[in-house]
Formats: sequence, structure tokens, C-alpha cells
Amino acid sequence: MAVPSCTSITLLLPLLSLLTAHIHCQSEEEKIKLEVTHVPSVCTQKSRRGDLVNAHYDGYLAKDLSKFYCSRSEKDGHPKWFVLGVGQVIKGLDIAMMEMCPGEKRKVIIPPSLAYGEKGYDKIPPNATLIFEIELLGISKGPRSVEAFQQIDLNNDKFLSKDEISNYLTEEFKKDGKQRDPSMHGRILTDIFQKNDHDNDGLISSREYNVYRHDEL
Ligand SMILES: [Ca+2]
Ligand SMILES: [Ca+2]
Repeated sequence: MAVPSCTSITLLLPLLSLLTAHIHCQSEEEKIKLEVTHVPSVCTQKSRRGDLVNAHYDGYLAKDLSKFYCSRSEKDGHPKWFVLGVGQVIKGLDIAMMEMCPGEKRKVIIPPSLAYGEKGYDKIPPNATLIFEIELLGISKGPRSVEAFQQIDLNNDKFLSKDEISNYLTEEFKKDGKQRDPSMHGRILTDIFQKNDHDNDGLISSREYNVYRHDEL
């Protein structure tokens, strides 16, 4: 399952997101089947695209109900952290976990086209329909929030220049105090621009940066 580990995502969140996140357009011929199995009595917040979510889930193969994944028993039982709605998990989970409250539990049946498809993956055979039991534990502001953009955009012109991102990297690298090869800074900067500066104008616009469709910057 392509979910980052708990430790890898604790620092440099906006940076990780710049390096890895892409918008996925969904063409769904098949749909998920969703059942809400527990609703908490109080719901203060609902999950949205771009939120950093923390969840436990168990995965089963629909054909024989065998369990292929359990977040409670793997990696010392740490729940999974991932950014919702940007392709860090299979599409079916990205869809199934929208508008969910912390404490809510859901059961979802995911067709192969929204899971691992014709090829399968690791323990998942080709064309497998999957069942997940999900418990959402927490929701945090995602790395590509308006706040994160504004923090990097020092001159507030709604574009991120190389200098602004370079400055941001320097500040972030200071936080964990690790020694780094100075060439790494430049390599990361180049990589960020290759992946995000789609029109090659040397600036990352709010649109190029932003994974949200509806947030205004
Ligand atoms: Ca700027
Ligand atoms: Ca650009």
C-alpha cells in the first residue's frame, strides 16, 4: 500500500507534498459501495481533499474475505497518515474517506478499477474487488493548505519564486538540525520546479501548487 510511514511525514510536510502530490482526475466507470458503520455523537470537522488524515484500516479480498492488510498489527500498530484525495492511497479509499468525521467508521467495497486493477499488487491478485473497514482517527490541515502557501510566499504576490522556496527549504532544514550535503538543497529545488512549474515560467503559481479545486488564494 503506497502510504507514507508515520515517521517520514512528520517533518517537511509542504515539501513532501511539493515533491510527490499530483492531482488525479477520476473517470469512474465503476463505483465504490459505502456503508457507515459508526457515527460519533459529536462531529466537529469533516475530512476534505488535501487534509492530512490519520486512520486505521483492515483490508480484505472480497472473493474469500481473507485479510491482506491490517494497520493495527503492522508497523507496531501505528495508524496510517496520508494526504486525502491526492493519490497517496488507492482511488477507492480516497473516495471512501471524504466527508468523514474523526471517530467515524466505514466499510467500503472497492472495485478493481479503483484499487489495484488488472495487474494486482503484492498480495492482491489481478482484478480483485477489495473490502476495507476504516476508522478515521484524526484530521489535520493538509500540506497544500492556503496557510502553507502563504507562509512560503514571502512577498505575497501569489507566486512562489526559486528564492522563496529556497529560503523555505533552508528554514525547514534548520528545524531538524541534520547535516546535509549542500548540493542536496539545489537538487530538491530543481526537482520541485520540474514537478510543479508546469508552464516553465520559473514560478509556481497558486494554481500549480494547489491541490484544492475550491479554495481561493
Ligand atoms: Ca512570491
Ligand atoms: Ca509556473
